[in-house]
Amino acid sequence: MKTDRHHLHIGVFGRRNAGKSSVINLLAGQDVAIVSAMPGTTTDPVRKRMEIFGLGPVTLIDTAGIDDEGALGQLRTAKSRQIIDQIDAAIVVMTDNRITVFEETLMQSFCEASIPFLVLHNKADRQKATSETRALITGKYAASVIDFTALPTADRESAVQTIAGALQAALPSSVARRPSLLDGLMQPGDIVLLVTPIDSEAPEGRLILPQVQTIRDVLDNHGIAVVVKETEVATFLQTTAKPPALVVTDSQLFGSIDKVIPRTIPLTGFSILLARHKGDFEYYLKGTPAISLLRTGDRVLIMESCTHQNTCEDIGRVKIPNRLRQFTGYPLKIEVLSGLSPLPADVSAYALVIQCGACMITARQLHNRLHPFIAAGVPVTNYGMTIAYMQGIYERAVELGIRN
Ligand SMILES: Nc1nc2c(ncn2[C@@H]2O[C@H](COP(=O)(O)OP(=O)(O)O)[C@@H](O)[C@H]2O)c(=O)[nH]1
Ligand code: SF4
Ligand SMILES: [Mg+2]
Repeated sequence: MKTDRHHLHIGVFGRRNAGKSSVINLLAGQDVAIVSAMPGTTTDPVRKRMEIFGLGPVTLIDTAGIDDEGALGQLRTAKSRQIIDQIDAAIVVMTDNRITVFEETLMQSFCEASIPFLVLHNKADRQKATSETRALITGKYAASVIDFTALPTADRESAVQTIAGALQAALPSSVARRPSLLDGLMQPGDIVLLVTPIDSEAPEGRLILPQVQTIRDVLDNHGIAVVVKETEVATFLQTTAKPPALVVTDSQLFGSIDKVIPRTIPLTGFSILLARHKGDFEYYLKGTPAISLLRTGDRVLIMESCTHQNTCEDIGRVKIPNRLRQFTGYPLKIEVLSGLSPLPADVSAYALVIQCGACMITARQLHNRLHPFIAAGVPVTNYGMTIAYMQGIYERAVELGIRN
């Protein structure tokens, strides 16, 4: 699961025996995927998280199982779709200048899903990529082709450098994200006040990820992070000589925090920062007011991106549905979709989609889940913006994001 802002998920694709596992092993510097001279040895996708200089932490996914022509029919099926939905970039491993309908279908799928990829022409110790191979791949799919040797004796450092460089060149246009959660929202030396409830729903002994990420971002931006529970907000404001430049609150406290923070101080929520960061804020801005258009029998889909967070479960399954019914005054049909399970067949049947904070998934995963709804004209929003809207402080909570 993606947990930090630059953590990329990279799928390694290619036919059996092309050297997918060998490439991953070489990059990882240790045996994480099974390598065998027998075609089809690896059966389950193996994920390996590693640090690649220049790219930061990445997870490489060995996609054995969709790796031969027999599986070609499956390329557009749920399994490969699931992997494609999870990745930010792909590496296609091929050999012997062999570009069949298998490789072409793969590359076509990546182009359709706007996934940047590069082609490793592996086993270059035996045969290098011909100019025809290069011309076809660069001409038709705008991807680069690199002669590669994934034998254990190959130089790991230069292999890593080659791949990191090529991925970096391929990535920026499609994985463009704001570099920080607080990008454009604070200056060095600013105090940022973070309001985090510690109630029965808070995880034992720790803070939740968006809170931790925001603290880290304040520090990265040379600011002063002040973290308080809602009960200490007033005390802090009374005692500080310098007012905070920004207040970030848990969305559930929007209503009460709005009342104690002077209008001159910008106020927003952790989930709104996340939405800005992951690039779907614009869609949420357009989609949120659709809450007021909901009527009897309208179907609302709540999407929570992971299945193990009790805190979020309560918000998505109890609080938001209850408040939505109260706010609209209409009986609504509210459904919950948990984890990364397949989307409903008819996405256009919904009047609104409410996505969770998506803190545990990548921007790409989030985009891939929301895109079918957006394409079908279904308004989308997220938990925090929905709560702000229903509490009547939506304008204030999103203002900062619109300005910057
Ligand atoms: N000569 C040569 N053999 C390689 C290279 N990369 C992998 N192999 C061999 O090709 C076979 C299949 O590799 P493997 O990584 O299991 O392929 P996968 O099925 O795509 O995961 C193994 O015997 C590897 O040792 C390479 O660059 N050169
Ligand atoms: S349900 Fe969503 S917001 Fe909650 S922890 Fe999981 S990914 Fe994050
Ligand atoms: Mg393998």
